[in-house]
Amino acid sequence: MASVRDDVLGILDRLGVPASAFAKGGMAARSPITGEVVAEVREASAEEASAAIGRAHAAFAQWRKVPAPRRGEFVRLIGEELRAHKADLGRLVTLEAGKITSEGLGEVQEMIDICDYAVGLSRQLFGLTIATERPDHRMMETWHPLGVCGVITAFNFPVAVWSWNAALAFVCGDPVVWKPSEKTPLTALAVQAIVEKAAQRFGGVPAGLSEVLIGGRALGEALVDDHRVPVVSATGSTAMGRQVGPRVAARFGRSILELGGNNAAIVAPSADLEIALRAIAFAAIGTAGQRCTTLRRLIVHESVYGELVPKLKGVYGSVKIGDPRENGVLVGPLIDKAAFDGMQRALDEARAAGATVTGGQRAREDLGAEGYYAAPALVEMPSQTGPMLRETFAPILYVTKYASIEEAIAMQNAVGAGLSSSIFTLNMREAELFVSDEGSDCGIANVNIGPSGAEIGGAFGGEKETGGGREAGSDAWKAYMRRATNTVNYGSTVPLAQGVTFEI
Ligand code: UN1
Repeated sequence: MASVRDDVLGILDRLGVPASAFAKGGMAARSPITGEVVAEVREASAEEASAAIGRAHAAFAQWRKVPAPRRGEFVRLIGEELRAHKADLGRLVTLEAGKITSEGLGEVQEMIDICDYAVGLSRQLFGLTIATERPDHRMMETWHPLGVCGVITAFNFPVAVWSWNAALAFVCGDPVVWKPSEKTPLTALAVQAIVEKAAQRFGGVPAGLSEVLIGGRALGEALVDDHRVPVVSATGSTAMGRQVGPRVAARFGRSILELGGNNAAIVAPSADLEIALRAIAFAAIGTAGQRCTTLRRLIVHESVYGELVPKLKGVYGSVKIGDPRENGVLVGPLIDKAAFDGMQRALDEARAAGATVTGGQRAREDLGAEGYYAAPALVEMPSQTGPMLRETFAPILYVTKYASIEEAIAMQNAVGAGLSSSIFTLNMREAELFVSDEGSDCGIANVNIGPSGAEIGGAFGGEKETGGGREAGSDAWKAYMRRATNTVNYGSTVPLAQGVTFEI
């Protein structure tokens, strides 16, 4: 297999990332596969960030005049370029974020899917007409481009999350300024090169329509605080969102927050344990536990605990851990040492709370001293306490028992986050209760599938400490536009609403 560095450099070259993006002594881009530095990337200064926002702001005046279906054509071309470069970009996701090959490619497929969706949407940005009480009047709502959309993304979906926002923003008439994670600058540069190819083919894309700010936290803050950015979509920790939300609100900007998850699955007495086992394995172990939708809490009925948990232990003991480029590997590296240390702290706390821990130890040190691989951990908890109540971004699955469905739903809802959830049951009453008003309080509630791996047609996001934002499908596009209510009088009198008279 090619060395990690050669693999990365070959892809950057093929995708046409310009040499000007790199600088000796710049920000270190690492691969978690070995932990080595693979490139040094030029960081944007505060002035450059402001200039980029200014270019995007200027682009808005042009782009909003382009008819929406024509804007959709630009997104269609982005989708075509993504199809053409799927193998390289997917591989780069694997190299920079550590995802296994199939998940790296899946992430690019998710980008293609949202582009397809947005192309159709570009002919569907419709409002309502509403009955008016006044004669010879018409009332309607219309949707208009909003302005520059700031997008702040995390390392774990280094490219797809940009695309959920950008594909919608572009068709809605909004330029995008993207601040990717410091941990994944290369995939962002690669996406920007791909967008550039689509822009060339489209012709006439205003300069500044798609900007990328490579660098640290200050650049994200620039987006958060700049009044030229009316909407900021931020994905990351709840701690980050606690800062972003109020700061954007302080200037009456709009934010779309996609924050932490502490997602649970309930396994009921009637569950098909074979499908539950497969779904749980993917949701808890997949992406090395580094999805915001990762399954972190398993709430198992006491009657099936004794059958399910030993089977799960078998899976935990046998999954292949290693270089995510390798066939058959299901668990790649954690993003860095801090992630590994955080995992160990959570496991220590769980032990102190009386848990039995299977797995969780460091693995594959042969792949490089700076590569942090961990065996996925199955943690049997005496009750739902301690670290089980918070999100640790690592492959830890806490397992506990329940007796009644009401108790299980209460446990599912008893954490700060409200992103995703699921139940495994063949009992229709339980399934319907779980998705009812009295059921899961999450933005995503599934039956007989795990909490992760959502497709883009639905609205993606969650409640409570997850931040309340919705991205991708359904009517998520409305967050990227402004709504106007228009009342038009085509008569020759001026009747007032509410029966008010005002004779002059
Ligand atoms: C994330 O982890 O930030 O539902 C997003 C899923 C993916 C998206 C996850 N479609 O797991």
